[in-house]
Amino acid sequence: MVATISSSIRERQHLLIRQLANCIEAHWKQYLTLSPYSIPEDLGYVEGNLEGEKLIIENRCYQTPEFRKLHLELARVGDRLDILHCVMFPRANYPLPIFGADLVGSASGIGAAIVDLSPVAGNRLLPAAYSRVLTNLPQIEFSQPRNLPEWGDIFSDFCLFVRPGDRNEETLFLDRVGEYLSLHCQTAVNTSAVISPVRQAECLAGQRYYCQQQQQNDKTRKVLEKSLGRVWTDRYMTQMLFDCP
Ligand code: 18B
Repeated sequence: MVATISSSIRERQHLLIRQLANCIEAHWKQYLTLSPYSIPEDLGYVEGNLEGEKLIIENRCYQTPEFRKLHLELARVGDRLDILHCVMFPRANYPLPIFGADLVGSASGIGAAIVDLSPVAGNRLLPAAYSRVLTNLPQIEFSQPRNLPEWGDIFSDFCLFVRPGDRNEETLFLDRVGEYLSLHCQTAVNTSAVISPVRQAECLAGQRYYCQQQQQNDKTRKVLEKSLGRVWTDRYMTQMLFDCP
């Protein structure tokens, strides 16, 4: 039994960030069998203020039979930036895509809202059970779509990357993430573990490539480096955000 999570920065964060954090945890609890995941000792709660602006990070992690790591992170930089980061890493013997989401908000609103189910298979395609459902979701037109960076070749055709234009678009984004999560959690619990070492190696290689590409996100790196310094940021990005066995 996992206790309800209360978070000290959550209550102060942008409404969409709070709602998405609650939505993610609700899906995890509804569909998955959660067990504790031990976070490297000094990385659960992190505070840094090297260049004067205080960075606070709160991490929540779980594992399940299907996922080696479910990671939800809330961060706040001074009074300036609110961030939600979430990744669900499957175990190598489950041929599942990687769910990932990132929200970055400032006083002027959420500037970046991204969600994807990213393939890890050697052919860079999602399993058919995913494509079928995702293709049939009603198309949503967002007023301010955003372009993926160069390292973003890890994302699927169903990756949603927008700047929500108003409250209505924020809600549409939130609901769409809920649809991705329902599909993903339900598919995961109905998926059998693969035993073939070749397929497991393929899944692992896909996860490794995903992490390698995400580690190239200079915007994330810059925010962390300003408050935590270079050495710490390197360790954080490779061991907490995008670690791979
Ligand atoms: N990310 N994000 O998670 N990032 O972690 N994020 C930004 O308006 C942080 C993920 C993604 O255009 C920005 O441009 C920090 C996951 C993409 O070049 C900032 C943390 C995904 C972009 C941060 C964090 C993901 C992006 C700039 C740790 C996807 C666009 C905001 C707490 C599944 C990159 C802006 C580009 C942007 C910061 C994607 C400041 C510090 C899981 C594609």
